[in-house]
Amino acid sequence: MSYKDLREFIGQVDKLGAVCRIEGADPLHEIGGITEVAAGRADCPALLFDNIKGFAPGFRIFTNSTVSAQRAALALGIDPALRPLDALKAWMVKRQKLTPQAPVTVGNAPVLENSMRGGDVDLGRFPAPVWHRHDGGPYIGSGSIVVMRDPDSGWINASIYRVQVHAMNRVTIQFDHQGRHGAIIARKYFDRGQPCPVAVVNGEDPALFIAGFEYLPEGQSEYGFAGAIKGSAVEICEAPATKLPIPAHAEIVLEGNLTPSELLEGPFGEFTGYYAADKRPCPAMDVSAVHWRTDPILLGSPPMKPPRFHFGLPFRAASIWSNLETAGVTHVAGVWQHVSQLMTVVAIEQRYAGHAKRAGLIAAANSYMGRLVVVVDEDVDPSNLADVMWAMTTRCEPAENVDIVRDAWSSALDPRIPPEAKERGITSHSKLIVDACKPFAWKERFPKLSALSKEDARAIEDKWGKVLGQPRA
Ligand SMILES: Cc1cc2nc3c(=O)[nH]c(=O)nc-3n(C[C@H](O)[C@H](O)[C@H](O)COP(=O)(O)O)c2cc1C
Ligand SMILES: [Mn+2]
Repeated sequence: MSYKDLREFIGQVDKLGAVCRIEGADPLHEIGGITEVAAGRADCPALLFDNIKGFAPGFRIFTNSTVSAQRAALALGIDPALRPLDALKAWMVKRQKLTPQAPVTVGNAPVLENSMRGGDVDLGRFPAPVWHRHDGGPYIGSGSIVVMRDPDSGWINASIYRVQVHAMNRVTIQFDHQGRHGAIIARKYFDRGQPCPVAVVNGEDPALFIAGFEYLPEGQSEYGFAGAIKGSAVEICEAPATKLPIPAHAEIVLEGNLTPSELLEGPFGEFTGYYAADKRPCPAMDVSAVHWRTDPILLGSPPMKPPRFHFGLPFRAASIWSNLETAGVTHVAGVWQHVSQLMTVVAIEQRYAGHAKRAGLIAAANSYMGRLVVVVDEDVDPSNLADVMWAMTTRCEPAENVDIVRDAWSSALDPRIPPEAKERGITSHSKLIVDACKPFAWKERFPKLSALSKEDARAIEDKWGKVLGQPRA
């Protein structure tokens, strides 16, 4: 089941009964609030806002698009009926085999149905929400792709950076750090005394949304990766003003120039559930043209309090799973992340002394901002936090089985790095590695399980689940 664009994807989500339509909500805090509350509910519906307060009917916002495991799988072209850990494994395997599929130029580009140019540009026509209570302003781009061309190689980078609206024709584009491909490309133009042409693509299809989040190597285009996810090339057209390639079926595109002149950006609520900084200088984009489909749908993906996350399958855990296998760690039963990536769990079938620690160290090294790394046996489901806590409290002796690694990979978004350290530019933290596996040396003598095995529990579900009337866990 593939989709051509965001609209087709919404249609598929609707068929699963997972689209909730909301009329009359206020983009000032309320749409953000509804989005966060809905994302925290067990059914976690996707939300399609229309008749937004203060805006023309038909100018819509879609949120929580891929926040559930089911919809994240659907976006990846993976069976949405799979159990989450099986879906993540399917993605891990699929990701390893993906070969980039170059985008194709098409004549019919719905994104160019409507346009505003030059002095007519008025971003105030689009419902950009103020997502969180103390945000510095409205964000038209919370899940939008920023397209740029490398001036040397012509490589097209298209990844996600947030976009705040400051005036009718001015926005800022925020790079978390100078290693972002967008920051690297912009710098090349600025060093030559030139502005950097840029297109902000909103309402892209979810494969592009996922590609925009993935760490791809410099020189590799997110368009090619999105095409590979879908198994069909992303259809593009030339943006009239900047000549940048833009998805022909995107909903809203802003074109213009990013300049070294800066505006104060933020603050913006982060995925940790906190603000990371106050207002800060950020490169500004002069918007020279805007194009949109009739009745456009803005794809909103605000950061929310954990465990809510943009993607209901922890994609970075799939990368760690691959890293483990590439490094030669065998018998990995699963990898998962909880608390919006801030906790990593690896399940392994222990084969030798040190196997669990080896897995834990590799996982810790690759856990961005994750203070807590737990290794469990294969009978524990790493995607089930209650199961993981059970293992931690029954198989781990803290005096023997925990290690702390210092000065490890975090970021400026980390709320627990002391202010003085942040002022000195420190972005590292320490990581706790918890070995919650049965001690290898006496694993065979560990108390026998009285609990149902996973297999027995599934067999019971299959036979008696209907009578119990409960959804499958
Ligand atoms: C919804 C969402 C919003 C994001 N916002 C930002 C942002 O504002 N700034 C940033 O530098 N990275 C942001 N990221 C992370 C980057 O998109 C991601 O790390 C990407 O791989 C960077 O691409 P690049 O390697 O082409 O620079 C965001 C990711 C998601 C999923
Ligand atoms: Mn990139």
